[in-house]
Amino acid sequence: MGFKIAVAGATGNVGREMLNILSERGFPADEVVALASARSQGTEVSFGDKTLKVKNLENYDFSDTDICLMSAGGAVSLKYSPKIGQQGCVVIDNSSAWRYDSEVPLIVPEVNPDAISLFTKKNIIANPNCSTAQLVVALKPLHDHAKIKRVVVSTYQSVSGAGKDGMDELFNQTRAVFVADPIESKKFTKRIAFNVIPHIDVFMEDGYTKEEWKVLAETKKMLDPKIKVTCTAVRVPVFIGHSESVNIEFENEITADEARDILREAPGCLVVDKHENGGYVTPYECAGEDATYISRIREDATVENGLNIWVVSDNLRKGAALNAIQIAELLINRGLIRAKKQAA
Ligand code: A2P
Ligand code: 11C
Repeated sequence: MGFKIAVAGATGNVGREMLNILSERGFPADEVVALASARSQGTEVSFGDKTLKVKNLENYDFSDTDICLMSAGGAVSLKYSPKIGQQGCVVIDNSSAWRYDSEVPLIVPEVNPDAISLFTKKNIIANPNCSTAQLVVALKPLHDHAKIKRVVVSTYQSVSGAGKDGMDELFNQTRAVFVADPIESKKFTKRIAFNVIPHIDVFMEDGYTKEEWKVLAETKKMLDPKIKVTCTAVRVPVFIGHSESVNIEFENEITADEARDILREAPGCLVVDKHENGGYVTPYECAGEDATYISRIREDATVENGLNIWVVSDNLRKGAALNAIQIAELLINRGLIRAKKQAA
């Protein structure tokens, strides 16, 4: 007998990708249920070659559901996840609502799979922010080899990170530029078409944005609290795929050649690093792919034991839907959860 899985937020960017990935990977599910707000009740979403009728999250009974993949925003998760967990359904939540809760594990399976056992406290597991997920996949094998002291990261984040409204805004503004219509900005604070915006999420008291804070808080929680991290997060006019320029300072010696060899063997990583025109990965090429791509691996001669790398991944996949499903697979493969129907 397989599992019963609910996807909450199934009409959104990440929810739709969750349904695609569940189907692509042949996830051991007997039944998959699509949930969203009352607005979407009765509409249809694709699941492989089938369509699913969307149900209303508000009145859905989770008592015979095993796992809820939740991607409906922080407020919805805060309201529903504890109740779902209490019904014996494990929530894997993509929002930031639970990530910093000491009773909720924050998991990237390639990085800290053993931390998952904490999930029994609340029956909630958190999925990291998309920019952190790809970053820690690349940092973990390097940290294991040469111990990272400090990381300076600048992000180039696609509009799909801001949901389907963000993608619509880039499309509509780009069209408006060509037909000389007025440019409307609702989702982003400034025009995003043919522009870049150094502002993602809300401002905090120290002048950093919440997105920048998340990268450091989540890296520390998953990888090592001793690592110093500083970040500048920037929105760019790309539909899918976040890119990151990462400067890393290590405790111990590591050469660019060693880093390349280590990353070539590391789970989830794919190195494309030829010193020639086009010998690196851009977000356009990583959309729809599962790997975290690493290019431009160079030694930084301005510090002792420093490297620069370029990291690109599909933010809707490794940054969100794929990582959530890998967490579900980890629960199943470690025997931490049994299908309710089988258990009955
Ligand atoms: P809906 O389409 O019914 O509004 P995105 O991040 O791409 O904008 O998607 C957000 C997802 O979260 C959508 O599937 C959206 O459903 C869902 N959602 C938003 N608010 C609620 C809510 N109150 N209850 C359930 N689902 C919600
Ligand atoms: C963005 N990284 O690109 C954000 C989206 O904390 O899960 C994901 C926000 C989060 O806008």
